[in-house]
Amino acid sequence: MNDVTRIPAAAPTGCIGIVHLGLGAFHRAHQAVYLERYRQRSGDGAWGVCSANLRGGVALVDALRDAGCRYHVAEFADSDTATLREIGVVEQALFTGRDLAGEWGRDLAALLARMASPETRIVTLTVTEKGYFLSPAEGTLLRDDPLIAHDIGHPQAPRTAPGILVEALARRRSAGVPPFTVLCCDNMPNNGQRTRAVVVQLAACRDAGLAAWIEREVAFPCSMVDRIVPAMTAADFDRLAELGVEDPNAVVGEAFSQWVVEDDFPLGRPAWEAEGVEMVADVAPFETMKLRMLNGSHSLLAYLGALDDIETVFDAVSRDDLVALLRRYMLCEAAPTLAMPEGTDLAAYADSLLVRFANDSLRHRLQQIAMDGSQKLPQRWLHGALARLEAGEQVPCTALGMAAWIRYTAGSDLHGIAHAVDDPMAGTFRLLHEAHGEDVEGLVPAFFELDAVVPPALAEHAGFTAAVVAAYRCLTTLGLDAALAQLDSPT
Ligand code: NAI
Ligand code: CS2
Repeated sequence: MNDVTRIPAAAPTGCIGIVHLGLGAFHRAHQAVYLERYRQRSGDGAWGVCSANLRGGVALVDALRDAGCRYHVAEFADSDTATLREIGVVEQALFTGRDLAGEWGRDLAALLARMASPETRIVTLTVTEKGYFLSPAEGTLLRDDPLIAHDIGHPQAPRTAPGILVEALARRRSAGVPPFTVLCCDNMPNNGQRTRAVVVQLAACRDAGLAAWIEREVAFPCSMVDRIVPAMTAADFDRLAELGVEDPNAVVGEAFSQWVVEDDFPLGRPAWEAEGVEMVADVAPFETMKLRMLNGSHSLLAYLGALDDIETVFDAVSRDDLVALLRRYMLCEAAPTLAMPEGTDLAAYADSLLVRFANDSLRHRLQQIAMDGSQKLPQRWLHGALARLEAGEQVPCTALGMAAWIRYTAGSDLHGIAHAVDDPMAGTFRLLHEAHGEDVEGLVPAFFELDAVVPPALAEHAGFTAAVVAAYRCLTTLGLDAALAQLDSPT
């Protein structure tokens, strides 16, 4: 590696203005980087972060504490150029989930006290799509989920992100402390509004007055977040060690980073715009563009590639036929559904995504992207596909993607090699595959009846169902190459 820039962390201030829920790789390499840069440039020490894991990740919390909450982010433009940043702005790490002994809530009291404190002005979240406990297609609270049922029964000892937000807001309301702003940074459509909806619905199970207060008083701005930050591999740690960084809490990501945020922070916020954050009145066009073009392409590669033993995004876009598929999907099936501000060049955006996917310094595993398809596909593919079909157009790339996803959820690839299906609905998928086996005409409509995932109007579209059935047959009998070739010359 020829070109490495090293940037040490700013000194901690002990002043925590932001609480974050979901101390994963993305938070460490996106939001924390913006805040670290902001602190270094402005000298404003008010926006330190207390970051908590609510489910899994206790080892990371403890390792970060052992390291004085310092860690490194390596931003790779390509395999020859990197910036190595030390991050110190995350000043406290907490864990409230179930520990290895099966006990819940180790640091819950500390987290709730922190969130109730007037010093906390913003609460941010990256708890993955499933962490909101909502029906992915409609965005309504899953009241019957056991963890949500727990939080309804024990509101003062919450286990979920919505439950923790409700309890913290209830404490602030009782103490006469104005509410913090809730900033969702997960890949969901209208992510602020969806977060508001689940929090208000959960609060209503406890106290109608509290629910009305939250609805009236709490700001839930939407945001679009973008930086490819794959889960760390042993090879990533080795690569960092070669650069002199021995850090078990380090993360690797691409150099590109984008954050578009609705400007609604009644208690104030860092002057993020100085770091390139786009503060706008309406995030929706950017969010929809990113979800359908970038994430939609990722999911296409994930299911098609994983079925044919392709390991990473880089490996997948090394194939011309998969690049052609992405181009066609983005330009013909996703872009026409977008209502962008004047001057947005979606063809240039598609090109830039293909360049990012071809970054040879990232090992972004397709199995990671394939995780939680039930939570991701409505916003990535299905709402856009419905719009195209209603406009009288075809969506062959999406149909092939749906066929691949359904086949992927069977738990093995096209060569019979087993993989884990990591999805909250994995049990339901297994039952559907057991019930229908090789009967594709039964299997595809059965998946389409999952209305938490597939919008009913799309499920009722006979032409789309037939296209998915045909693609499924082609994929499973002839293989990936033939299924891709068939797209160009349908029989
Ligand atoms: P990760 O696997 O490193 O971390 C996942 C985080 O979510 C952990 O903090 C985990 O404790 C938490 N979590 C998982 N299920 C949960 C649940 N049911 N309740 C509460 N917390 C839960 O993943 P990473 O990379 O941090 O991504 C997290 C999310 O960030 C993604 O799902 C996506 O919405 C968003 N994001 C990620 C990007 C990336 O490239 N990694 C880029 C853009 C957005
Ligand atoms: C990916 C995203 O894991 C996934 O499903 O599509 O996390 C993707 O890497 C990011 O959204 C890029 O910003």
